[in-house]
Amino acid sequence: MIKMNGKTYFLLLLTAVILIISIKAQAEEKNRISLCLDESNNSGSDYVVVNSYRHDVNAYTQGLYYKNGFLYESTGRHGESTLRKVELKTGKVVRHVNLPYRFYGEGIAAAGGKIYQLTWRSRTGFIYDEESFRQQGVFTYNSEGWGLASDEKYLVMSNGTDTLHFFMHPTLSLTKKLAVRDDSAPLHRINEMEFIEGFLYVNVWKSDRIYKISPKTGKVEAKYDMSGLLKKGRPGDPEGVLNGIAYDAFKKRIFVTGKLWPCLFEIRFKF
Ligand SMILES: [Ca+2]
Repeated sequence: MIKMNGKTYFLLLLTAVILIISIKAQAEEKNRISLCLDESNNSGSDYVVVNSYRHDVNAYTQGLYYKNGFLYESTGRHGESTLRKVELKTGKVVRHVNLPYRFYGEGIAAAGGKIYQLTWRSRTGFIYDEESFRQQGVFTYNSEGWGLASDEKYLVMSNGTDTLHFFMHPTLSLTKKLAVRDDSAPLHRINEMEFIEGFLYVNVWKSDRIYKISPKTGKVEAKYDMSGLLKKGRPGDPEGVLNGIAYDAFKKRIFVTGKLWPCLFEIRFKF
């Protein structure tokens, strides 16, 4: 019979616990991969899934854009708000900054080598150097802050209403307000946005639709039903909705994800 002293017993127990945690993590990762890959064969009536990538299930995605192999992501919730740079291929976070507890991260966009990050109700935005993430300043606005998109000339902000605010870069002077209309109905709760080939693509908070909007007229030019995306794998948290559109202008790739989603998808719209 083998006799164990207290120390040996503790080490064996520790090894067993680590092994169980590691097996559980491997099983979860396998499950996540099969879930995301499953979606790669999926196509909705309005879109095709071209590819899938890892997304941090703890990232409460509020803002997203793509540049040179990396996603830049802003996350929300008090105490969990961050700005992060994520490698597309691996999902690895290679740079991040935490926001002070009182700030709730919202949309981000880049212009002139700087990142602009909104916060929800603080009427305060942050300006960072895009390379180093060093904070370079703050700016203010007179409403809630929701989504942000940039075409390098303007930073376009949504604020939960049907009206988009166009700020000239780099002065950030408010130069235009644009009412968005779907036929004649106001499109409320516009959230995350992206400029794609001259149009604004936006998702609407707690809806499964993405809308294509003319930045000149505010008219909805097309709408896409995304309800089939990650149908089986949506987070249990009811706040885990579709949010986040990014565009690789060089390879013409569109990326979408959601708050707390395990996957980020490259998709193609059918029209
Ligand atoms: Ca975006």
